[in-house]
Amino acid sequence: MIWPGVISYFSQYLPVTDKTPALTLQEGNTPLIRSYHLEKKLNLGALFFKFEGMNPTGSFKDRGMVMAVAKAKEEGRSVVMCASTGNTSASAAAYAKRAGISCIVLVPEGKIALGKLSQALMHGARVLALEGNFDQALAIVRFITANYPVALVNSINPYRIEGQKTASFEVVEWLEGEAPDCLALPVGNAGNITAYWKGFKQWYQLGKIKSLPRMLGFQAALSAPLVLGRPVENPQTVATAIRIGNPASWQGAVEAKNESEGLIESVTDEEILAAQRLLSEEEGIFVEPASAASVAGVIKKSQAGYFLGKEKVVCVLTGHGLKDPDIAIKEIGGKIERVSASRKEIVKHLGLEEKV
Ligand code: AN7
Repeated sequence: MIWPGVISYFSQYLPVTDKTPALTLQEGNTPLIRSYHLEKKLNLGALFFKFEGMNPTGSFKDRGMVMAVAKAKEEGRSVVMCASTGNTSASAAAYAKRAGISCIVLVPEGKIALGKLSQALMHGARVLALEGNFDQALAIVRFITANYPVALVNSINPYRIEGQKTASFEVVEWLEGEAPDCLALPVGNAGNITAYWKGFKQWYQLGKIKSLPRMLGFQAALSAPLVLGRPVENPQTVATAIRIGNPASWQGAVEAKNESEGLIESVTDEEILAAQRLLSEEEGIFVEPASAASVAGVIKKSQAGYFLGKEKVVCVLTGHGLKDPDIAIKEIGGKIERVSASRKEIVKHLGLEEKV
């Protein structure tokens, strides 16, 4: 089968009509990679990584964006707009281009990873760098889209959630018709945890799965409104993707946690970076810092005795490591070895036997 993208493949579960354009960059169908190393260390029944960094713009946002932009196009809109910590802007810019409509993105100045910014610019979006944070940007975007003929494509747009829930269907398909025991993911604006939970519930109600997973959401310690139970005015974290203090899908996240008997907890920046490093060094998977929050959280919960040892756990890796090369190099760049352009020196440097 040639993968047709999420709207076409999952159309029967999505709000698609005859008039919905067949928009796609062949998003979705991302790998569910079995852990080689961490699974044993953590004493889990099985650990899988849903590597959403393999989507066309390098993050899970493509699943929801294709749906939101297709619907905007169907409704005759010619401009879309979003606030973004980066990935949403990259995805919106790409799909808007694909649909032949224009795109405006509002991003927090200086707090968006290089890869994401370059994508939005390369896809021809109008990029406004706000002297402020994501929450302020979203409030402005809400105002503009409510008062001008501009379609909002943040995850408060219900089509975003609809598209994103397809990831939970894929997890089930790749696990051959079973839901995992736990699904761990990073939480920022809380659209994704809302979407996964919606998807699992939908397939449960249709009888396609016999059980539901516990949803384990993880926020960065200094950007953890859902853990604190109140908005955070000045959120901070190295994981800029989830530097969000007042999540739009607050209610959805709380419902996912409560209904699934799951949890939403926090992990420190140090734990996030350590998990990112571990994924790269031991599993061969390079993710951006925010994505490593799911793994940092599972490690933390494992150490606290949360798992019994038989669980099948899926960690969602939301974005590719190439999104944020600056952080990676800052963390590990010191390991680069400088050498001169001399065969002899390099042979010696590598500790190889000299050949005359
Ligand atoms: C890699 O791009 O909010 O809890 O504006 O890019 O659904 O917000 C990104 C969020 C996790 C959090 N991992 O997901 C944006 C934006 C990555 C992300 C999240 C984001 P939500």
